[in-house]
Amino acid sequence: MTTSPSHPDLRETARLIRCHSIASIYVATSGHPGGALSAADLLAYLYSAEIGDEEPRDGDLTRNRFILSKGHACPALYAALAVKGQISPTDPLQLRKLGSTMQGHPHVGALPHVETSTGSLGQGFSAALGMALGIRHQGGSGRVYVMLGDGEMQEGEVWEAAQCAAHYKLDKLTAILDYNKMQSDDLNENIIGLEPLADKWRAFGWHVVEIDGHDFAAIEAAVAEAKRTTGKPTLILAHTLKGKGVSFMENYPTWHGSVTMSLDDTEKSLIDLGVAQSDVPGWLDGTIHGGHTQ
Ligand SMILES: Cc1ncc(C[n+]2csc(CCOP(=O)(O)OP(=O)(O)O)c2C)c(N)n1
Repeated sequence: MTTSPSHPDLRETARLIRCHSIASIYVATSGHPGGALSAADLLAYLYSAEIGDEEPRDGDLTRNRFILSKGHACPALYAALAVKGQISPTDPLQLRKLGSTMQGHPHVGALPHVETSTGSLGQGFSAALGMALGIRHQGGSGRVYVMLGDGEMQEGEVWEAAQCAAHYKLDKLTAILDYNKMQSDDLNENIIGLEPLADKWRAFGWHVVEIDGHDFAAIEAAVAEAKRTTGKPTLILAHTLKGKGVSFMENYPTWHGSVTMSLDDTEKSLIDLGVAQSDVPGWLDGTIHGGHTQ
């Protein structure tokens, strides 16, 4: 993995996203660690380089937007917002609590940093397409980034939106595929195979950039290529590892979700991620070592 010269802190940002994702899933007693961990490096880059740190305002057509279409991975989104200072560092510990802003899938009514509610696979991508169309229609300059999962590619709605985006030449729309090769219970190829995936997107009229989704320099170059591409939307096909960073989760579909993490699993995960309690003040103190919060 290489880091990005323009953003030297990405490795640390991603490490903290992973730590805080695990901590919040432990405290919630349920959640989706596998796909949160695979997405962490991509989110670290987007929230460091592309997404502004101000609270989103609907009428602002100049700001970039991010939509997590694979909404079940929201612990990583909440962690990214917390690490980048957009929400309080302790907010993610409210994950999945009744009435909290940290719903188990991103909820636009609960948290203003969420652009649209997601979780029903396929729908976030269509919403992102609508936003990109709307911004262009009104002469705005903002770009729309949307992250999809590979299991999500099995939704027909994804391909309808992909055709539409290419038809309208939405070159400010960038889709990022967190291609960890697994969905809920198994490998994609044992459920419904997706390959040759890059060729399919090209045939649908998209520009495709294929990268290692854990290599920050490659992520940065792919986003730059998307920005240079005119007349068509771009898919960044990012090869990732489900459960990346936690040895006993890597490439095990069992850790997709909704799992309850034991204290033992949580402590082992945090050791793998190189966490000292002081790395995450207010998150682990009295939480991981003191049991679940109320
Ligand atoms: C329309 C719809 N069908 C089924 C589900 C249940 N579901 C939640 S996550 C998931 C698997 C998603 O796999 P993938 O997109 O690859 O996510 P990742 O591996 O990155 O976590 C499924 C089937 C859902 N959320 N929405």
